Amino acid sequence: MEKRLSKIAKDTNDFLKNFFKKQKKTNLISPMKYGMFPGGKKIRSKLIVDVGSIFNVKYKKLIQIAAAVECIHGYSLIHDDLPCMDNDNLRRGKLSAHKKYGEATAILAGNSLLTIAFEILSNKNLNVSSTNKIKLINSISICSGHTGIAGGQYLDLSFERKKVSIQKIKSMEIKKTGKLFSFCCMAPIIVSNKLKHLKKFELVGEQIGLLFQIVDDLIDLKSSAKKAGKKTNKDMKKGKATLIKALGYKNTVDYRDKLKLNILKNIQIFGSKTKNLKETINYIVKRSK
Ligand code: GRG
Repeated sequence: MEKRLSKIAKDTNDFLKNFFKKQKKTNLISPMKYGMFPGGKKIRSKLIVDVGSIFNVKYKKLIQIAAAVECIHGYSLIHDDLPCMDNDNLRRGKLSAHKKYGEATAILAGNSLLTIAFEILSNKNLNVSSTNKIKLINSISICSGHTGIAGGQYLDLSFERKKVSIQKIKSMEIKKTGKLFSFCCMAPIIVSNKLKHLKKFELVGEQIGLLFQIVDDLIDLKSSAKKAGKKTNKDMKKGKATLIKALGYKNTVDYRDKLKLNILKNIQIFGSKTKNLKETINYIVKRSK
């Protein structure tokens, strides 16, 4: 898994570095690159490659789509760290973008990473039909905006220090984190025209994203900043609405394990083709950062 993940991370970064190189030179390129390199684990990219291999999509195409997703993810992290959001000074083991460049520059670099994702997906070098490019852009927009990441972030902030139902917490976490994972699972289906599987993989993506977020919350509770590369133990201090807060630690771990089994059940009809996807699901549960 580690070997495969680091190859995907390198290939995604190489694509992005090349894409940045071809951009007109502006003052925002440097903070944009700061937010993107060396970058994070690239778990979303791995998911795209894993689902793509079930539907026989070419690796190069998958890496291009992964690069667009990592730009949106990078954007959301830069904005998430801002003082008006989660106010974090540390990200991926270094100063968060606004600490390094100031708030205004961090906001604009984040916005530019969002729009560059659309530039990547609409690029002529992405060997996908125009119809499918529009479908990809439509889907990633829905997953990133008020019905996805941004809407989930709004709920996350508005739930702070409130008693919130388990259902509402799950729905917030699915929007904040699950929707981008959902796009990762749908994109290979869109480009391979296997649309009869779209709904199933939309759901599986949301479930994997929820699983990822639950593990993230458990890491926040149990891990150190050194190990996690970001400040930990902050959900409790900020009064964040998490499943751990609503269910307690032990029940959250049980829920995580049940959710994982449910995801595995949902993909079992694809048989041995899901080997790499299963490996990623196990990695998500076992990860320490
Ligand atoms: C509209 C895209 C957009 C964003 C604006 C700030 C914001 C609204 C949303 C924040 C969403 C957010 C930060 C969700 C948390 C998801 C999460 C657990 C991130 C950590 O992901 P990892 O561990 O990070 O994959 P690395 O560093 O490995 O890439």
